Amino acid sequence: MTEKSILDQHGASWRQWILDNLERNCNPIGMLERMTKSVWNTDQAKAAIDQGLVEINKNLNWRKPIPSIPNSQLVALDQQTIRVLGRFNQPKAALLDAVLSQNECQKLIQYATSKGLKSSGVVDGETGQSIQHQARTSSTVFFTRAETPLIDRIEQRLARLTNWPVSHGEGLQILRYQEDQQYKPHFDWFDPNKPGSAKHLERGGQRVATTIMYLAAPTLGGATTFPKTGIEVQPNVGGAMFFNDIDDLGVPDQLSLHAGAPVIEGTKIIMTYWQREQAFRK
Ligand SMILES: O=C(O)CCC(=O)C(=O)O
Repeated sequence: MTEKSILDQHGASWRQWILDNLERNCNPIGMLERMTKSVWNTDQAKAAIDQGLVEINKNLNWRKPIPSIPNSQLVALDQQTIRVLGRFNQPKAALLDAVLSQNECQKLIQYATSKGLKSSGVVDGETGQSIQHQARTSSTVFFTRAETPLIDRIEQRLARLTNWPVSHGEGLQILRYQEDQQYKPHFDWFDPNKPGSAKHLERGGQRVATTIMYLAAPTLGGATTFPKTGIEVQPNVGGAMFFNDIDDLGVPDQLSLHAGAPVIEGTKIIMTYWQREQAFRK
């Protein structure tokens, strides 16, 4: 039995509707809305529109560009050969090894310690201010862009790795979790419906990707978890978890909900890199 084309998934009249609307230059985003309000699920609808464009020979790039990891298994960038250990679709994510060398991890920890770490904050949705909250009990130190030659080199590496301009990156930050410390499930995107998000969105638009790099691993606990999908990443020194905070239509991804599980034994140190839609202004 031959497999049904995605365009025929919901019958001949839907096939015709998709092709007719694409021929008439209708906006695929509007089409997608109509389709998902009816019988289509989002992934199928996106694939059917793509297939329709192929069938009518139209080259239209209608997806929103977002940072992404190259398709190859090994990515050689300046001094590192980064290995892609796994890829996920929901949320769009990649588990990476050797983003940083062991020596870089050590140097970053030394530099963070010499600057001093302070209790981490979270963004208050109402005011946009950083506040202390029991949801996040780690300590943090922030760096500015290119604060040292090492930080500059790593930012350039991450920008190339994710195919996203270095100007769109927020300053790196290092977080330390001691025993019992954690970051409860949260999103990194700013909720457009909360008043406190406006001042953050003005400074470079939405957060579009997060890279969590592991600089020191605890002996027990401290995984990065994605409670809606069951993904669980054990800290691996030099490795990283990359994921998109929005989908390729520009919509904040509910599946990007993630957490730093409580450390049970030892110390976990990570470095977080957030990338924005546009150039980031401090
Ligand atoms: O600690 C972790 O593994 C997650 C960190 C995190 O969620 C964040 O920095 O946004």
